[in-house]
Amino acid sequence: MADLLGQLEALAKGAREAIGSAADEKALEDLRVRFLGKKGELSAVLRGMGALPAEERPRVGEVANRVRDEVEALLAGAKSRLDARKLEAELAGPPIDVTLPGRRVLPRGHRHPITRATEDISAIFARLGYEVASGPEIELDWFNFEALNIPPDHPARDMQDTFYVEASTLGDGAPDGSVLLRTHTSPVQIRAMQRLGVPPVRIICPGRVYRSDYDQTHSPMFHQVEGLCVGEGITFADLKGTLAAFARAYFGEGTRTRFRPSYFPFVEPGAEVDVSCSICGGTGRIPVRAQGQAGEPPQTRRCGTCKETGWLEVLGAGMVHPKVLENGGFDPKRYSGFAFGMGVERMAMLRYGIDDLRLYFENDLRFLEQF
Ligand code: 2NM
Repeated sequence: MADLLGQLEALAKGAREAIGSAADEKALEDLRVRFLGKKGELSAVLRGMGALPAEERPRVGEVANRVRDEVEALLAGAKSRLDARKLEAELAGPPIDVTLPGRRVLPRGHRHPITRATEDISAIFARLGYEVASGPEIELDWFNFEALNIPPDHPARDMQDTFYVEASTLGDGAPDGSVLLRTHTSPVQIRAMQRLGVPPVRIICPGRVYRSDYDQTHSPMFHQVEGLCVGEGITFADLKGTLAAFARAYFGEGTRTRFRPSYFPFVEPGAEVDVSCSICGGTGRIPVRAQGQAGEPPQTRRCGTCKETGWLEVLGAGMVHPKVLENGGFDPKRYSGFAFGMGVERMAMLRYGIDDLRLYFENDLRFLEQF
């Protein structure tokens, strides 16, 4: 037993000296292995305990535990001394200039094509004096349908077409069926009229809208920009001039517009607005590279974008229905206005030549990096 206790004492003494003079972390790790490792000095002493009579083992075990604890404490102490020394050396050295530019040039990101189109459209209307307005995507039935003169039996109100929110889960007393994901941005315009209180109003409302639709040409979430202009003496002529100017600014100076009668519950009269096809210039045909002899008529092919009609349907519009003005808090006898709406996905497709709606939402970099 005396022999083993002597070995432990020698081990502790050797550890104090060696650890005290260790120069770096690597040296400390080597010392830990030498003293405490599986094949280290302490393990060797413990193996010798097997030869001791049973009554002597607890005493040797006790000393061995104390020695192990001491060596561990020595290692930890040495480690924090080394860390502190390293930090002091760093602080004493030259300062790090955090304002220096990075050494690696990272590629710049860019806006999503939908964001770009939304901002381009908004900028055009900003030049015409329109302000951007926004509102909630989770909306009350009243703002989304009722205020817009959409009757209770209108198909848009069906569960098949609109995502309803279980109002009871909102905990604010709203009855089920009265809360939904907005199906257009028109409710923002009702809110804006109520907030502003008095014409003139010139606003555009860009944003996400939701409809329960999913196929090749429909996504359950898409983007709209709607606009509203209300004042004294606003006429359909103002509507035509405004949208014609917008079409020229967005699709190019030579762009023509045409208005066809149509129906939307919130306007009267209502119209669909077509613009001359920006792909074929409104001719319906696209020239193909010359292959024939001089004097032969130029070769053309069918324009698939406008289906050879020369026209693209891009906007809905009309004079705001008197009931809608009233719901916005305006006197329809004194004021009149026009409103319009467009789908941003379609506007971006026509501008950038995108042919599949799903590309917008797949986040495939091979698509996104083209913009
Ligand atoms: C369209 C077509 C026609 C429209 C109407 C209104 C409001 F709120 F003023 F009544 N906002 N947007 C409107 C009118 C939208 O989109 C195809």
